[in-house]
Amino acid sequence: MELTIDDLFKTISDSRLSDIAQKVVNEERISEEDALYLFESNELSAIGHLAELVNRRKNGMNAYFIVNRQINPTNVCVYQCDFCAFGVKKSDPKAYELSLEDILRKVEETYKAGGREVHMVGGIPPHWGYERYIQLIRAIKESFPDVVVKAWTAIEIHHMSKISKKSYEEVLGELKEAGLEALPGGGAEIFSDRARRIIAPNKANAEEYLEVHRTAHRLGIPTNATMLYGHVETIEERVEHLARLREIQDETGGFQVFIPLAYWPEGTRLGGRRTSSVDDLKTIAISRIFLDNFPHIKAYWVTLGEKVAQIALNFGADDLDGTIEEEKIVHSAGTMAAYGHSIDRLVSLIKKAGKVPVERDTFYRVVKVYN
Ligand code: V47
Repeated sequence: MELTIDDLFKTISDSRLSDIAQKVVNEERISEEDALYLFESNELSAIGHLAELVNRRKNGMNAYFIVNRQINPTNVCVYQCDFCAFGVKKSDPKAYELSLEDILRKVEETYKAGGREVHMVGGIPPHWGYERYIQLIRAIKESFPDVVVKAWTAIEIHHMSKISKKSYEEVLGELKEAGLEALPGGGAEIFSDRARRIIAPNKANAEEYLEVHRTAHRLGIPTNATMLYGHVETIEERVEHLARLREIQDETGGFQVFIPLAYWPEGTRLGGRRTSSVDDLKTIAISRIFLDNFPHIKAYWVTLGEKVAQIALNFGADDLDGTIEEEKIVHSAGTMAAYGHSIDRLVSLIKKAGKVPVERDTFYRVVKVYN
C-alpha cells in the first residue's frame, strides 16, 4: 500500500525537513540550502517519497526507455581526464578507430532491430579535422533518414569550434543542417572549477559546456544534461551544479532530461571508491525535487546497475535510457552492468518496479506502451 502525504509527514520528526516537504507538497521551489540539507539528511525514505511525488505529477506511472545504440567512433583522446578509463593516447595498444563502413553497419543492425536513435560520442582525436564530425552525421542521415542522431557532447562541439575557428552557433548550425537533432549530456562532469581542475583540467570548462547547451537550445536543438558524482566533489559542489542547470533551464527550457552519473573508479588514474546505493538514490531523488523545471530524470542502468535503477524508478526517476547494445565508457571503468539489454528485459525491469513501460523516441514522444 502506498504512503499518503499525511502518513509521510507522520514519519518526519525533523522540523526543517518537514518545512522542505511542505514546499514540495505545495509545488514551491526548494532553495540551494534546502537541497544541501537534504543531502546531509539520513531520511532517505522520506526524500524518496517526496521525489516520487514530484515525478508522479510530471510523468504519472510511466517509466520510459528507448531502443537505441551507442556508438563510440574512437577512444583516442587528447584530454586524458583522470576520471576516465575509456580515452587513450593514439599510441596506446587499446586505441581504436571505427571506419565509416563499421559505423553504418552498426546503425543498420540497430535499424533492423527497430532502433531509431543513435547516441554517438567519442574521444577527441588529435588527427580529426572539423569536416569529419559533420560528414559522419551526414552519412548516417543519408543512409537512415528516420534514425535520430543524438551526437557529440559539448566538449566535442567546443573542440570543433576551436579547430574550425567558427562560433558555437556556426558549428551547431552546420551540424543541424547535416542532420544532428539532439545533443547528449556527457562532458558536464562537475561544474565547480576547483573539482574540475583536479579531474578534468584540460577540456572545456563549465561556462563553455553551458554556453554550448544554451546555443543549441536557441537553435532549437534539445539537449540532455549530466553530472558525474562520487569522486572529489563536495555536496556543496553537487548543489551548485544542479543550480546552474536549473538557472539555464529557466532561461531556455531546452533540456529534456537530467542524468546523474555515478563514478566508477576501476582503471582510472583518479582511483577512489564506488558510490553507495544510498548516495545514488539520494542524488536521484534530490535532483528530481530540485530540478523542478526538468521534465525527466534518468536512472542510467549502466552506472547504477539494474537493481538500484529499478528502485530509482520509485525515487523520482522516470527513464532508464535504452537498449544501448555496446556501452564502452563506463565498462572501461568497471561497471558490472550488461553491455546492452533487450526490449523484453527493460520492459520486465520496469514492470517489476511497479511502473508502466513506455517505449519513447529521443524527444520523449510515446512509441509504444507495454501494458
Ligand atoms: O561524459 C566517464 C561519464 C559520460 C566515467 O545524454 C564516467 O542521454 C562513470 O554522458 N565512471 C558519458 N561515468 C555518458 C553520458 C550519457 C550516458 C547515457 C545517456 C546520456 C544522454 C549521456 O560518462 C562522460 C562522463 O561523464 N564517465 N568516465 C567513469 N569512470
